[in-house]
Amino acid sequence: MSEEECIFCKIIEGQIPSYKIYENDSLLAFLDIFPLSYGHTVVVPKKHYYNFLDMPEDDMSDFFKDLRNISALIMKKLKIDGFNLVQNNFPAAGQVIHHLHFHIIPRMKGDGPLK
Ligand code: DGP
Repeated sequence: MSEEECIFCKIIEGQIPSYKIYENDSLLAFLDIFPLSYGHTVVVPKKHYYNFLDMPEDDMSDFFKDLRNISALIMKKLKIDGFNLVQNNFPAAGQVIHHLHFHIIPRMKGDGPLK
């Protein structure tokens, strides 16, 4: 999928609406359209990388600090008991949108396994 056709690039550009959780110069966090739990958030770098293997090492440090801070913000604001950090690579592993993204999936005690 080219950048021109990428849904997440269109969300970043504001061409497709989203419910934004956090944004800075290099990443955007927004609510997933098919949430697995209340507050399910997707965090994407603004640069189009196909998947985790495609992300340059120089970008990783800041991205993961931000991802950690966004996860902590969601923990605090939603008063959840925990969260799953999920990241799919390639269609065989369930990657549907071919723009690198991390799912933050809020969890409560007694939730049971993720579906
Ligand atoms: P993955 O399977 O890891 O590629 O997850 C893609 C996620 O993207 C999936 O949970 C649904 C979400 N998604 C797809 N299209 C849209 C959209 O247009 N808006 C929002 N907010 N989320 C979307």
